Amino acid sequence: MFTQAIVRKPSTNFAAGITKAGLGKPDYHQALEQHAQYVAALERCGLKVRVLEADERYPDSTFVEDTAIVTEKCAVITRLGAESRQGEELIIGDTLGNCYSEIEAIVGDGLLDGGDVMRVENHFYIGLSHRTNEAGAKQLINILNKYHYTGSAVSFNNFLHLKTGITYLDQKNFVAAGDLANHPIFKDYNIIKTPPAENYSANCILINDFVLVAKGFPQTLAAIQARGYTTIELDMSEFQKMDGGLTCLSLRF
Ligand code: CIR
Repeated sequence: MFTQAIVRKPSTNFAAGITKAGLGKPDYHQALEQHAQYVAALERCGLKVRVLEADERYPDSTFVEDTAIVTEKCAVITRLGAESRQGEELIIGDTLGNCYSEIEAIVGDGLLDGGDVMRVENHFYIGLSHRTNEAGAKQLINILNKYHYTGSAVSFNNFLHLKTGITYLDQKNFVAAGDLANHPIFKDYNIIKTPPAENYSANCILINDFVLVAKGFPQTLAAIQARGYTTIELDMSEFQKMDGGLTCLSLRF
């Protein structure tokens, strides 16, 4: 059961962040509105949401998920793989310091973005991407082991982060896109495969009694509902333009 979330409002220079989406420039005011709807949805799921003010130094800082891994027992501050984002984690570290007594960090040559870390019960799959390296994955696994969790690295292609292409709901149910839907590591699970035109919708989140799903992806929505989940659709168009999805916008614990 999640009880809390941390989010950060988009900055006015949000459009200056990193993107390969090729979907055009996001509209700041629309992004703010979509962000407010996102916060309202988290509250509807029962979370107490801490909304951090925008940080103009970091155009990508609304994507707070990348800055930490949060569990019931500890928080792990990451070392972001994109140079322009390094530093975002320090500020989140201060905020998490008020919530956690056990705070760990990825250090040295380790690089790790939270978007590459997918928790499946007490196991954490860590995607080796352009942002997360083996040293970062290894450090995270060692930290997790200290708290009696397990972790393993997953190689994949074609997505920014592991969770851009696959997310875990519960009861062995995943939503996955492209090659990740057929990845041998996940062969014993139930995979809801997104049709190619709906790949963006593979990034969804189960929060307590609801699954948040990006708006405009009817086949994925229907498949998730068919498994018995209650859904909340959210318009994510402006965040999609910056390669961000639903999980990226919050830390949930
Ligand atoms: C970036 O490229 O870092 C941001 N524009 C998007 C980050 C999305 N975060 C995520 O998938 N966890």
